[in-house]
Amino acid sequence: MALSFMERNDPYKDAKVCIIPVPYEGTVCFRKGAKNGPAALLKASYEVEDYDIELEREVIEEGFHVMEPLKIAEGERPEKVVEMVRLAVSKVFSDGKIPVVIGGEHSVSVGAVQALKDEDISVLHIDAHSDLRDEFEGSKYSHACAARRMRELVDSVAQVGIRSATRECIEYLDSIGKKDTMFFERNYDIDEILEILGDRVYISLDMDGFDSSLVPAVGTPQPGGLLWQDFIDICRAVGKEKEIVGFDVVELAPIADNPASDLVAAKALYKLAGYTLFSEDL
Ligand SMILES: [Mn+2]
Repeated sequence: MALSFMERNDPYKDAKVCIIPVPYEGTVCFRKGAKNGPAALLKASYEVEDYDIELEREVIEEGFHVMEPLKIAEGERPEKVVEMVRLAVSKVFSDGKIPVVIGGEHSVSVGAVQALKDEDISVLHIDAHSDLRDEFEGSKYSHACAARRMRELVDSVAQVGIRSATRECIEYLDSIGKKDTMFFERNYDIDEILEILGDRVYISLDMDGFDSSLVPAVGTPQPGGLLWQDFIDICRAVGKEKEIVGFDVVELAPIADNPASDLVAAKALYKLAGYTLFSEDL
């Protein structure tokens, strides 16, 4: 894996953004490949231009450091990986940098939220799947349980793009009285999202939240999802109105010779970094 983002890797001490690659897939149940997501995203980032037309600046000049990928043993249990992510994100955040986790399967996001849970954060969760199962195939830390674990750690979660859920998941949401925090398919309302989220926000972007025509390279694609402009509209609004404290881009499972999805992931990371660092310009 080439350790650079947009062909550079600034020294840790000079970077405002720290990318933490987590090449993990342990509980993936359909199409495999998420462990290759970080390498594909970093490679595709070479094609992202430094100049952000919307922000009228080179966001990359703020300093982006790419850490060594977490060293994960073959067949490692998700609990262990979640703990590794928690430690890495805690360190980066306490050093005053924006932690950016790139996966890897979605279970890794739970470690980031564990690390930041005392920072009074809400979570914006973009995904095709509700991920609200209490347990899946014997694990509470399966990718299918990611949002359930996140909900247990923070006060409010807004889930956007959801178009695959079980009866159990919906009943769970009803039981905690937070049904209004789930938006199906593209039926979101930005004002409502902003109302649900508190002042400080962690964004968890599962790449399958995008429509499968835009991002086919995921483990479990679903039609009916967000298009690029939806993502931009939602995240720009959150960046403008809230303080983004960190984010992740997970579940990219690259398809050989089809880099389009990888580029969407790389550009999504760059846009989110811009919205995080230049909130006042939005
Ligand atoms: Mn998903």
